[in-house]
Amino acid sequence: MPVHNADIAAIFTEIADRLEIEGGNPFRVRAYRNAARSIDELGCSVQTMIAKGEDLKCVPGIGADLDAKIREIVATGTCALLQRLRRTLPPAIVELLQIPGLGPKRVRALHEALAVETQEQLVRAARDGRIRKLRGFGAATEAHILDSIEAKLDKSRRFKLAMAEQYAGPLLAYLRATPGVDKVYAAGSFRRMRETVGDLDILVTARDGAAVIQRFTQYEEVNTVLASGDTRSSIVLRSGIQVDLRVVEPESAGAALVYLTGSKAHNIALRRIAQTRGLKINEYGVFRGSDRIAGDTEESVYAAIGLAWVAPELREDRGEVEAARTNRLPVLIERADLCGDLHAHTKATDGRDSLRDMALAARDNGLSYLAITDHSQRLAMAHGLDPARLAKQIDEIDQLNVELVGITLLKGIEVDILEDGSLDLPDSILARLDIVVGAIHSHFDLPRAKQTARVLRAMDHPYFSILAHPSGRLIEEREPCDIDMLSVIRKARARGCYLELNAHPERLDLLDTWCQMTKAQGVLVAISSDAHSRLEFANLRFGIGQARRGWLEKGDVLNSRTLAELRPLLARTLSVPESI
Ligand code: DGT
Ligand code: CA
Ligand code: CA
Repeated sequence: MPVHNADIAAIFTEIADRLEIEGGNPFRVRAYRNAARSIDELGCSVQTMIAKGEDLKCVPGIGADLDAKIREIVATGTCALLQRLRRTLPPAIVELLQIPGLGPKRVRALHEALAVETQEQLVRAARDGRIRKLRGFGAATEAHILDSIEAKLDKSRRFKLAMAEQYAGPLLAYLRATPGVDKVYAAGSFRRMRETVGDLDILVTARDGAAVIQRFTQYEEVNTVLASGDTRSSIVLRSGIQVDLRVVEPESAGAALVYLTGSKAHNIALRRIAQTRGLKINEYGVFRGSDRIAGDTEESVYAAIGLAWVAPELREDRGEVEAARTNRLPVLIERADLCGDLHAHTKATDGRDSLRDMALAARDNGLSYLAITDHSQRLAMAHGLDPARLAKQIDEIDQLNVELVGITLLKGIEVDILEDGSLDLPDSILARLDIVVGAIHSHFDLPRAKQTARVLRAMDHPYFSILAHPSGRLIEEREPCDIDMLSVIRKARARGCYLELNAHPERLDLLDTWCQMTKAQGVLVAISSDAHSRLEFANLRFGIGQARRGWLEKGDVLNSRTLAELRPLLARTLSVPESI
């Protein structure tokens, strides 16, 4: 059975916690804590060292007693001392230590005076006002404990990227305006462009950490300060978003940014590579022994362990480390690579702006073509187009195209895929369009076989161009429908049609792993805004983030093509005789 250094460190930490709650000898407590840290940071496996017959007493903080305990843990997976300590105090009590503001002494006091052993009991005691009566606690402490627990319980809540961005932007600007601050970076899942973020992680480089932390905790949107020290702090904003701040010296910017950007799995993979080269990597730099050999920039950190710099969106330990080692990283799509947008609405249906205003806004956003794809008749709520109204829109677009400069409108529709897989408009009108975007808006819960057959049948339709928001999911609100996506992708390849990556921040649909699958099958992805107003072209950047998480390059993206290049790719639609 493998015993990892982290397992040993966790056991020693729990021993230290329990000894301290019991009021044990502070030196003994310290010894276990120090040992936990040095083992955690050791850089090579203790289990392997023992197997090779090496002496553990060369590890800082490990004497004869702890050496014996480590061997016991490696041999048995646990340690008699811990078992004994676990019998004297209940298991859940250690979890109380994770509540900011509660150290072992306070946990011990709460246990002795109020018999508090679990978080639930703690919440009850706080709500009953029993904690404020204890010596060393007051009403403020009681309120703080309650806030902290609520923040912690709330932490499972995740925030959509676009929403997190709204809170992050002003906070980053506020920190940048702090005297003495060198650089301010957003890190964590936010920088990796995850579709949701659990909390925000911010890195600041500065000489005087305490001054930065003070300014951070004084930010006007702060609701609770969970923790604050000289180099790190955590707050909860009024919005409920937790923000973790870390301050390092400017020399460590690159190393700290790599560490804080994560993902954790990516960091672990990097550390493993460093270990094989006899190097140690942490948030301060890359070290050979006590020599710091890199860390001022991210590039230097990756280079020190033989890797090319990895774009944050790829840092999920899904093959990017190997690709960085062999110089096979993708050249990821960028927003500037998009020439057009293939999914947008006007006020003819549920959009807010006119054809002309949408066209001009698309041009202002650097696009040279825009497909107008209003809803079809079945979506009555959205005032979907019947053949007559669509015919009228087609004429309007033809007229506008004569007059507009620098932007071309394509004639399209977002046609409903009905439950049986047929399309919601007759071929006679679809035949007049440049592009037919098909989408599911009902019956999301069909069983897998039926749902798949429905979509495949729709894609078999000769006019079908792009499958819009293929899974139908709404982030945190509606799960993806159950569909065999590989079959869908293969059908797209066979029929010469495409999959959409819907850039709306509540959809981001294709999922990142499906982007990879689509690319692997040689099917192009359309990154589309699904704009319902002229302001929503800005959402394309979220689609780009998702596409990058899915390893897509410029060549994998349908609307990175110029209009001249695009037309033949849509030709299957165009070449079908109008008599159908
Ligand atoms: P989130 O907040 O759940 O959306 O995801 P992240 O990735 O932002 O995770 P978070 O906020 O817990 O931590 C921020 C970064 O800090 C994470 O991406 C990598 C680094 N980190 C956190 N915990 C560990 C750890 O135990 N080991 C290592 N190597 N890195 C960690
Ligand atoms: Ca985070
Ligand atoms: Ca965090």
